[in-house]
Amino acid sequence: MRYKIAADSSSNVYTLSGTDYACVPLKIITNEKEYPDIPELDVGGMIDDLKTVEGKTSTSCPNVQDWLDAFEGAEGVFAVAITSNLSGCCSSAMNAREVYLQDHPEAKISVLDTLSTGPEMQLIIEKLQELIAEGLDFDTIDQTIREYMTHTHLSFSLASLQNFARNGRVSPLVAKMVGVLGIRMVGKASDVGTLEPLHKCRGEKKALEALLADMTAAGFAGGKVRIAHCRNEAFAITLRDHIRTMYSSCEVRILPCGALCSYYAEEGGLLVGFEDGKI
Ligand code: X90
Repeated sequence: MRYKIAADSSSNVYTLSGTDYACVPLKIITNEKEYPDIPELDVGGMIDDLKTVEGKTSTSCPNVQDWLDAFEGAEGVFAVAITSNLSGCCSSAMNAREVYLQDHPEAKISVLDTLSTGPEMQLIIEKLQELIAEGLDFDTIDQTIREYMTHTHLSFSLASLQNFARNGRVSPLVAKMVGVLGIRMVGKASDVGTLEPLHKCRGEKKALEALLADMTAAGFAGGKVRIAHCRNEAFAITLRDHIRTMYSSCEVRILPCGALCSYYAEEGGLLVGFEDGKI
């Protein structure tokens, strides 16, 4: 069976070597232009533009055709989608699945609602790649990945929730809590895939302590960690170094946020995907 992984661009995974892979872009929309979340986009330029642009800004998810294009040619597809509680992305993928199966009755498509985004999706994509490389059959991979997803988590530290509030994805009251300079909101992706604020931290040092404490509370015990940052590599490195002090052989990778994650995480934001110890 010819397998393919298709993931939306909120994963920050634009290419994957060794596996048939498609990244399905979301879009950032302003009154002036649209920014497709593709690897060629100048994300820094977009972040700068957003600071000066007038009027409402928003995002949009891929449509059914975008997912169908990503599925094309595959016999077995794993579609990895951002939480269905914050985006229509997963529902487009489910609809694309129906359409694809009508034309390709022999195909198998598993749509994975990650109830998360960013680096937690990255962990899921990497695990799928491993399982495919092991030569397992479709249903075994599907079962194994769904079990794996119960042991991955997402924590974050955000310096602003303006874009979340503007787009009705968090209450204006919660957003106000972090509007003040130097305040970081540390939280996690909830069990139902929404933003769950946990701590209001004054300064990055406090945010770091809160992140490490939350990871430990979620069962982190030195498993894989992926950190995505919005123009804040220094904070990502500090976090990595602290994790490595606790678990010297821990595999931590750092990468910059793409357009979608940058838009919502905003400048200074950090997203941390990690495995718990029950894997
Ligand atoms: O337009 C759309 O359909 C896209 C909407 C996406 C909304 C959420 C993006 C989250 C990006 C921000 C921090 C982590 C929050 C985690 C909550 C599950 C990353």
